[in-house]
Amino acid sequence: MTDNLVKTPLTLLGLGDMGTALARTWLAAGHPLTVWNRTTAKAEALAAEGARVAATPAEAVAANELVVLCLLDDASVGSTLDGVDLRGRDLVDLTTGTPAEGRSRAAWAEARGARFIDAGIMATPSMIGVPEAGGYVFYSGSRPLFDRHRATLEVPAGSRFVGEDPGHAALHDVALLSAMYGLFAGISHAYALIEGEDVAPKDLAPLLSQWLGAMGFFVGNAAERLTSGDFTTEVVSNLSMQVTASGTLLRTAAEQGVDAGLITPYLDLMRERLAADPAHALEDTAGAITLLRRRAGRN
Ligand code: FVH
Repeated sequence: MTDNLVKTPLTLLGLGDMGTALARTWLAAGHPLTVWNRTTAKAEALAAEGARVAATPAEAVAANELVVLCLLDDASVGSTLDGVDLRGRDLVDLTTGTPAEGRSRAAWAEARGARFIDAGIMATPSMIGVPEAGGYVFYSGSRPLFDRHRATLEVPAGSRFVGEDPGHAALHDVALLSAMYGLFAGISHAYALIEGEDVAPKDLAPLLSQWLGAMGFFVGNAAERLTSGDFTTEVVSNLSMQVTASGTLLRTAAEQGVDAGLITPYLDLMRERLAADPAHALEDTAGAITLLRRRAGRN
């Protein structure tokens, strides 16, 4: 028996940067792979590596029980699968979407006779197939379905199953991605401040990395405070001091001729929390998190 005969065959729809990286790992691991992409030229290299190229989404879906989607967004998933017979198929949607899209796509698939799990990839294409890079994928929805395909799904990257609610993979994915963009915003502002000065970005880089690593304590600290509701015990950098310090940050941005728009939303949030009640002066900044849902009219 050859290796191919014992590896689960699967279909992959979507051969962008991520889809192509995924395809290569399954092919390298010996999984028979059928691929489809809207722009067919992107499938040519993979055909040379052993992939079977389907002419239509319907042909690709018909080829295998396990069908993986890695398209741009949930709308492209809907338009690609529109009118395709999904009965008896196991759909795994790696496309980035919202929690509500994950839930409605699960109901949509199940109404068409398919089983469905949603997913969110926490890796860049270069981390796919490289276990030591630390990338992984969040999955949520049917646990038995996930367990059935787990070995195949873990070929490109590790997995974290985050519950039976099909919206929870997207919830975890988007929470982490949102934090990442906040981090990118701060880093961008820091580099803009030194532009035109006799400070090279490459000299600031290690200092910035080390500082952000040290400030990573905020992740666990905020989680504990949000769980307990206690924002005042063992505070080391109180809100009142931080609001005053934020004025220095804004004046420095003005002096350096840098637009402060990337950092003002968080500084404004701290000010709002302080203005709401003088008792908040001695709080940790984590207390300001509670304003975000309130601002959106949620509680
Ligand atoms: N690349 C990354 O770093 C991130 C890492 C985390 C996860 N994301 C998500 O992965 C999904 C795919 O991302 P990608 O990097 O492969 O994206 P592109 O290279 O832009 O390829 C997009 C594919 O989607 C196809 N597509 C777009 N619109 C449609 C449509 N209306 N109908 C059918 N297919 C469509 C596109 O086809 P083509 O342009 O080649 O014809 C590509 O196959 C994504 O959700 C990321 O958020 C990646």
